[in-house]
Amino acid sequence: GSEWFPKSIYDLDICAKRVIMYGAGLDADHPGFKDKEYRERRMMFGELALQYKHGEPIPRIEYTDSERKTWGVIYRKLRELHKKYACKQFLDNFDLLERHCGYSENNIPQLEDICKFLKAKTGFRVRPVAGYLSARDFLAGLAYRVFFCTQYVRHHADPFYTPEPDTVHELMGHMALFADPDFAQFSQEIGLASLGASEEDLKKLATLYFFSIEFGLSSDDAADSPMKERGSNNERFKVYGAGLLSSAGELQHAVEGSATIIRFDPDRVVEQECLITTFQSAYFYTRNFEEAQQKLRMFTNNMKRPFIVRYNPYTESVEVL
Ligand code: H2B
Ligand code: FE
Repeated sequence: GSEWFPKSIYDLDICAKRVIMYGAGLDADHPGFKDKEYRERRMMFGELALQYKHGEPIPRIEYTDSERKTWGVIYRKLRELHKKYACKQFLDNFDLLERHCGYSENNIPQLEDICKFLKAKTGFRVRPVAGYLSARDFLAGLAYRVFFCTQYVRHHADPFYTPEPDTVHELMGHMALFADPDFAQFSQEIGLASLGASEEDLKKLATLYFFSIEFGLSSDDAADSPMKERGSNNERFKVYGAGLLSSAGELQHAVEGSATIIRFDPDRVVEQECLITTFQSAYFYTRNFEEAQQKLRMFTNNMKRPFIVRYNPYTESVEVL
């Protein structure tokens, strides 16, 4: 509990600099590892993100033909699947992103345009980040309604696979729901609970984040009735998790196959292992975001912190009592 955490939205500049891997440090099994041009491009994105300070306009990127091609291939495939499987809030807000933020299969949207849009809808913002952050730094952003957002595109060799977050995952998977007030609130509450949390609690919050914001499902109201018990997953569940909505393969696995889908119960969820390079072995659902939030709140109320954190929306800072 004595560890530093950001007390103001400006302190997120500090979190953003503590990237665990980016550009030069691409892992040997990364599709871009042997591609000199790709590595150099990644360095450029890395530097832009590291120079960025809260409050500045986000630099506009001129994406290459190759990057736009990768985006377009994924966009076409995912939009088809979204229409079948994404939850209503996602679809409605995605329409708005197409209308107001330059989303289309021929154009990679600019973070600055999305940031302005989200700010007006829920107060959420995005800011560029050079790569993967620790769970602690990443979740701290959510406490301030800030989402650390990569701006680079995955390697073109394999459009449907990326071992790390890239801008396709962020823009296709995450952005739409940050325009939803209940989802925004849920996200912020995970973030607020993470500030100054013990290592053990932080790991639990990261797991809850993972099985909701990344891999969460919702059920329509009839899903619990015995009449529907025999229905296949695709009749009973809608998807809201960004990791699913940005991955054609895993999305189909989760809803078209016979994947295990369990009710989202935080005590159970925190026991589940987060898998990075394979599909998850189970997914969790709630009826809606309000239910997710209630359950999260009951769970975090029992976490022990030697102080109280209060968010002040006027100053965008937290008061530690
Ligand atoms: N860092 C970045 N840059 N993007 C993410 O989506 C991300 C992260 N996810 N760090 C975090 C960790 C998440 O897996 C949880 C909170 O550990
Ligand atoms: Fe993500």
